[in-house]
Amino acid sequence: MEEVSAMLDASLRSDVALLDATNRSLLSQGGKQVRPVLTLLSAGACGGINADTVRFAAAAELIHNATLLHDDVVDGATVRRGRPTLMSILSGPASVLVGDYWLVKAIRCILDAEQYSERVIRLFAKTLSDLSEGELLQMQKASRGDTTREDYRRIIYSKTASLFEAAVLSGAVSAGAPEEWTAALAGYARNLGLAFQVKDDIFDYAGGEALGKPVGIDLREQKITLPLLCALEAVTEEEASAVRAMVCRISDMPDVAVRVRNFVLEQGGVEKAVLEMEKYIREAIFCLEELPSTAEKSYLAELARFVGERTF
Ligand code: GRG
Repeated sequence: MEEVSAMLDASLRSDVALLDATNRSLLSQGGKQVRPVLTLLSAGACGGINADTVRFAAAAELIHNATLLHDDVVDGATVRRGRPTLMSILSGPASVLVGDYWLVKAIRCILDAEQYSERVIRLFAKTLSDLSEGELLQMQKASRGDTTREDYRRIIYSKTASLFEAAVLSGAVSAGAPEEWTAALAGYARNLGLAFQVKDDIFDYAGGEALGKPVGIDLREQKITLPLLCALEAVTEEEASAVRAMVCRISDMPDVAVRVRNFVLEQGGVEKAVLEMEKYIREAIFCLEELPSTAEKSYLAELARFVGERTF
């Protein structure tokens, strides 16, 4: 991870003072760095980390941060990681441009690899297309209030699990892993990513301010996530349609958001979503059985358990 940090630091140097200062500030308030950890552990579980693994791990973190910079503009978010967002300090266009810069630096890290750069570019290209499609599907669904379970599964795969998958697969590819291992790791990453996003969606109903972002944002943006879907399934079709109609009116009626949130809590939507998240975690750990026993394999399993328990 020290090598990954050094690579991020070097990749994001610029002689444009505003860009350089912005990059330094963003790097100093980095997040949990789950994606590069996944890339390194995956390579370690498949025989060993090399210089290309570090490049792919850095690329995963750069892409993740680029999407956050874009997402803050899409959502008009003013706070992230407990700090004001770049879009609120500078502007939306500045946040988009800095995001573009990080994205291009990620591509550069991959192209610099000694082996497999084309294969890994294809992995991340698929993820970037999933990310954009997922965001637009989410927007389309938010305006109509008709999100189904199938839509929700696609949205959370696209916005979170796809990048987890690319991060893990790029690590396995860098270590020259055989097909059975890469398939097992892809299954692990997909389930882990789905669990990670469900947990994020649970936080929106049951999280504290310690998360570094306000709670209740999803509902205000008319996003129907798993706790609400579970609550809707617990009532009659008429009641569910009435609640969906309320969600469509939420953006200009804050008291409606409070009523929908209470509905979710009363119907046990959070507890049911927790059970589904735990299923994804168990499935992720099960996928690891294909891999030989290594310390990294145990860390991957531990990371999956952490996703279920995390409070940030
Ligand atoms: C950049 C081409 C391109 C498209 C962007 C806006 C967009 C399309 C995608 C947004 C996807 C998005 C923001 C998904 C949320 C993923 C998520 C769970 C973020 C939080 O991840 P953590 O908890 O964050 O790992 P930290 O702060 O720890 O890094």
